[in-house]
Amino acid sequence: EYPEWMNAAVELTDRMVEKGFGDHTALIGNGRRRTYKELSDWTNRIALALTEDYGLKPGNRVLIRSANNPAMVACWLAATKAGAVVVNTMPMLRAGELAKIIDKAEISLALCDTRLMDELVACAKEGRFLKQVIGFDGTANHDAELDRAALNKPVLYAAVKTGRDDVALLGFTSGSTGVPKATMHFHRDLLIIADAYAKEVLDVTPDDVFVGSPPLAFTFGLGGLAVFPLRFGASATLLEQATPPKMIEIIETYKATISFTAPTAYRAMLAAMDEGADLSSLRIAVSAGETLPGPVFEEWVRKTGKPILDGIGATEMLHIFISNHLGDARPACTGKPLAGYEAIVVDDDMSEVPRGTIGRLAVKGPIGCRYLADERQKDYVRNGWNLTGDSFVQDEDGYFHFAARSDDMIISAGYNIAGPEVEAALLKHEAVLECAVIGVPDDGRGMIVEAHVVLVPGSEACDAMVKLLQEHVKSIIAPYKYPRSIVFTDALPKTESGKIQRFRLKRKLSA
Ligand code: 3SK
Repeated sequence: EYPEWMNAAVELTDRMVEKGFGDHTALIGNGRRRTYKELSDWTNRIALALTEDYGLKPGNRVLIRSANNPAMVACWLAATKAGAVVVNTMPMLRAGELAKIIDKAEISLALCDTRLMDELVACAKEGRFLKQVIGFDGTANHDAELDRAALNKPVLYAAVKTGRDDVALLGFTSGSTGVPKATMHFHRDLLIIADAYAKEVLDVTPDDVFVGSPPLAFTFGLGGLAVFPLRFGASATLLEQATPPKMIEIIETYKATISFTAPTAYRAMLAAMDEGADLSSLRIAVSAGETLPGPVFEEWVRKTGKPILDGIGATEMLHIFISNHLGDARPACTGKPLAGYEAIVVDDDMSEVPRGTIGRLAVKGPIGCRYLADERQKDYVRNGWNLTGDSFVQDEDGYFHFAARSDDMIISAGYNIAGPEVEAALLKHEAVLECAVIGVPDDGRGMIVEAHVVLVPGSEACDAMVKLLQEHVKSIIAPYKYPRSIVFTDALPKTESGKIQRFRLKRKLSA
């Protein structure tokens, strides 16, 4: 139950000061600690600057471009306090990807870490919607336009009285086709994920210190590294480059207690323990983004003596909806639905399949998918159930086990990568005649992107060409999407009508 009128950002800042957490550390990043009182004041000042100096109105769509740092969290909270609908984006996105988001969400104002301005300014020049790009200092030295405007403002701000069902956030997902979809989330949804998952599953207390790698631009990261700690008076450490060695350094320095990352990073952390890394402060490791292999679960429990909780979420559902629980965590198992959620496994006609049978996962709960103006809504929500695109098996005891992605999404080290988007980037290179991209199993990353490429006559299939094409893709789309494997071939398998048969490339691999 949430009040009819509420602003999620107020609940995560000013309310926490009212509750007595003013002097407690809220955020740690760029070598500084910020208390809840400092965060409350900081966000109020930015909100005042946005409304008084830049004309921000409730309901305006605001894009934020930054790596994970306290300034990004402050900008997100400030814009939310001012009643804006926020789209958080990753630094890795290129101008073309940003332009699609800006057009879809009709973004009028963008807040950008000054170190990342170029790609965004290029979009502002060409697009119809984006009118203002305001720089902020991601290093938190307050040395940028927005920081100077904010420093001139008082620390008191009467936040916009938003309704609990007003849209606060647009979470973008690329879908399996690469055409981005925006999922709308309400102010209350931001609190539901904390109360349903962080309280029920993690039992977060003010003594907890969070660390993790997912970008705040993914709802997995926004929940795990901002909403969950701030909702319960805990502390979040924010890392711009969250490599496993950096996370280990933070865990050791700040005695982090809860980590959020994907299995690939847990593997690396396990290897680092053999070299002396001290992870003893962690009380829970949360794993999501890709399924957690049973052996990693077992090695983690054996070496640390602490639980590692696999869970599954979706941008459409905002956060995790099925999870293992403390005292009830099993290897190679995703767990059970959170309180308030239901999950079933269905066939193509939406009939529930018998226990032990693979089918499509269907979920319902307090948060569901609401795409912004997108006809794919009818594919995701059927008969009131959300179909996440994953195939699962429910065992006799009611636990859910991941089987595969139902669609062609490639999940690599926790990143969702749409094959058609990588194909489009490859096809922009003059040496590429045709290509097809698939996901192939990989021990380290779960899956990697593999491109099957037919070169134009006269181009040489060699190692230098592999490097050239990989660099080409990285220059057009976010670098994590590049094909780590490239196979040159004379022809692609096709139907008589000329449709590329990607499943035959996959089948060849498993044969
Ligand atoms: O499992 C995921 O990929 C996910 C997506 C969005 C939010 C949270 C999670 C865990």
